[in-house]
Amino acid sequence: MAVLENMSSQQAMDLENKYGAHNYHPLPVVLSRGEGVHVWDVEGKKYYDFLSAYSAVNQGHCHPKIVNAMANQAQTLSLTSRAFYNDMLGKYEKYATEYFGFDKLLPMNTGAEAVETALKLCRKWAYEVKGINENEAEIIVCENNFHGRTTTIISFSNDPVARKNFGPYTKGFIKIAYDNLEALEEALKNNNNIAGFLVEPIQGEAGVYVPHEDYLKKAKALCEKHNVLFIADEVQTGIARTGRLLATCGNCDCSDKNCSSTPEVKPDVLILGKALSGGAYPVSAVLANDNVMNVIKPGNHGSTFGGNPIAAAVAIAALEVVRDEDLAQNAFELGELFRSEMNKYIANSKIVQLVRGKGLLNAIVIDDDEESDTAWNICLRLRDNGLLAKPTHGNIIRFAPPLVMTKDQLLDCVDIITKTLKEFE
Ligand code: IF1
Repeated sequence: MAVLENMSSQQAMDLENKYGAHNYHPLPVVLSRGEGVHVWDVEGKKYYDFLSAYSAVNQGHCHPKIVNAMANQAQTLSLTSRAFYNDMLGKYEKYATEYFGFDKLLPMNTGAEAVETALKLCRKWAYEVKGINENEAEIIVCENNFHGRTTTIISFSNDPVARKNFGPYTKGFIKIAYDNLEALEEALKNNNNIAGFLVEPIQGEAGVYVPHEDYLKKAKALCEKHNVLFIADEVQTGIARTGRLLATCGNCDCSDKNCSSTPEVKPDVLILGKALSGGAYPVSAVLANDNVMNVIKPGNHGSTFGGNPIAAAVAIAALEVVRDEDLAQNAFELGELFRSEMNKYIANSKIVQLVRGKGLLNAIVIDDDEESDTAWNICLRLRDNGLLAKPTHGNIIRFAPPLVMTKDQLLDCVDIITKTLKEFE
């Protein structure tokens, strides 16, 4: 079989299983094309994508504006490294810092790299600005966090699957309960070595846990009181996913009409990834104001690909799409609709306990234990019925479609989901 020949789903899966490391357990479906809210498998069957590559494809698959920006730049200049200037990076940095309301941006590629960058930045700030003794800085993180896969990041994970047998681990992290202000206050009290607090505005991998209304705002205030950097990991929640440009919604000049109804929190350090490129290319970034970012000097940090011209062109286009198409507002409205429609079903459901989430980042909890395979089996049936989603834990299914969805499409999806769930009652 020639490698580029058309192949069946089974053949494609066999190849991955034989030649690829077994670091994933994918849903058995092999995709070969995407457009907007839809993807197609190699046999030509069409699906609604309800994962959006873990919220990277917020702007929809193969958005023409993003694809064009990428293709044009790929034909002009792809990579210079940061040994030289390029004529796209500055444009992108100006655009993105104004868009999100920060002085400066540090460009990276993957989410985990951006988290690592934020941690390094925070430590350096702690020693050089806050005045903590060298090697004594500590960063507070939350239980059940997910921030990526590097050795340091998994050092403060409490998921044994992600962590076990990858030690020795990086020191300097204190873990506290999520959505618990007393725990944060306790950790900050009488400890002058705390440099930062790293938090997800909504815990995605943990099962889409939305914290209490004022949690982020009050956590930020506590951080301010103790001169500790508030670091928001918006890799998954950012870029309109939760019905606002950011789930923390910093001092951004967004077209978001819902800002006044929810507390506004401006992180000291903002981490973005995934949908910063609309899923077209790996683009991540750390944003901060000068008082923090200026501790980074030439040679302190970098990346061959970070800030490359293709990434810059793609990110500008991806952010323009979010604004031009009012995706935050659409995610807000469709999210409300999704949860209210699901709640109508749940009122009489024998197997779904609840739906939770914000904007178009939602999850349902199946009435079963965490070790059960019910959620997995439901996802297989959803696939058969034309909709792709993935369990986060044994009994939780995440629903995160592209934000370019229409109301009619969403109702069609609710139909598929509730019909499928009824088959399991
Ligand atoms: C996997 C989850 C999602 C993230 C937050 C940083 C990163 C992620 C809040 C790192 C990445 C991804 C990675 C992917 C699975 C996925 C995931 F289920 F594990 F939690 F999205 F929900 N911060 N999350 O969610 O970004 O380095 O991957 O670009 O690792 O299997 P990355």
